[in-house]
Amino acid sequence: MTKPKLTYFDAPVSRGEECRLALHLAGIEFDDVRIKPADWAPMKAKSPYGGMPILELPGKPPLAHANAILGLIGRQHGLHPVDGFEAARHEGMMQHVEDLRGVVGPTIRMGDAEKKTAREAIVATYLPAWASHAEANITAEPFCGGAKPYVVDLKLHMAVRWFLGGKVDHIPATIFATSPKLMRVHDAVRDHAAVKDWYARH
Ligand SMILES: N[C@@H](CCC(=O)N[C@@H](CS)C(=O)NCC(=O)O)C(=O)O
Repeated sequence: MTKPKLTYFDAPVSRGEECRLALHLAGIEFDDVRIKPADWAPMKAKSPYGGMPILELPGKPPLAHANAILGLIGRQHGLHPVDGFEAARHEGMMQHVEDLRGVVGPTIRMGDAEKKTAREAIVATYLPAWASHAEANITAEPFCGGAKPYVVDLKLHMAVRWFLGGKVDHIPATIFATSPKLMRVHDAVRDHAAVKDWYARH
């Protein structure tokens, strides 16, 4: 292996896509390995923690957990704050996105009736509280750290984008419409030149 390799499902979503975006914003040429669900089963047992994305760097063992991957890319390529306290604040927000995935993610595998009940409850209580905590902790604009995007912004972008397309049953596309800071981060990432460049090619 001569260049970094990122392995994830063949979809522009979630933990894998935020890591692809981070690698692209960092200017790193990488092998973008996209696998079919059936090909994941035999790989899972041998993976570091049983999940993707997985980043492989020449001469290093495979690295997993999206926030560890984002933190490494961010620290090495100016996409994560240098100041230790500010970096920890960003890591708190990145964990906040993981908490959201931990609540909404399990509903994907539910049957229709159970999914509707679970998601309606999430829309009524969890998501407004989640958005309110996110808003309270975004203290700069347009990105979380001010003028330039950091890995935390890519992660927030993916979280907002998840619902914005209106394709998550029982969760309105407008769920974050009254959360101006979250929408501002989402839009600023969407409109960033390197992000546009990525989607012009993928
Ligand atoms: N804590 C891990 C979670 C990894 C995870 O659950 N990834 C999902 C895709 S977003 C996955 O690999 N699902 C298939 C599986 O768990 O077998 C992380 O942050 O990367």
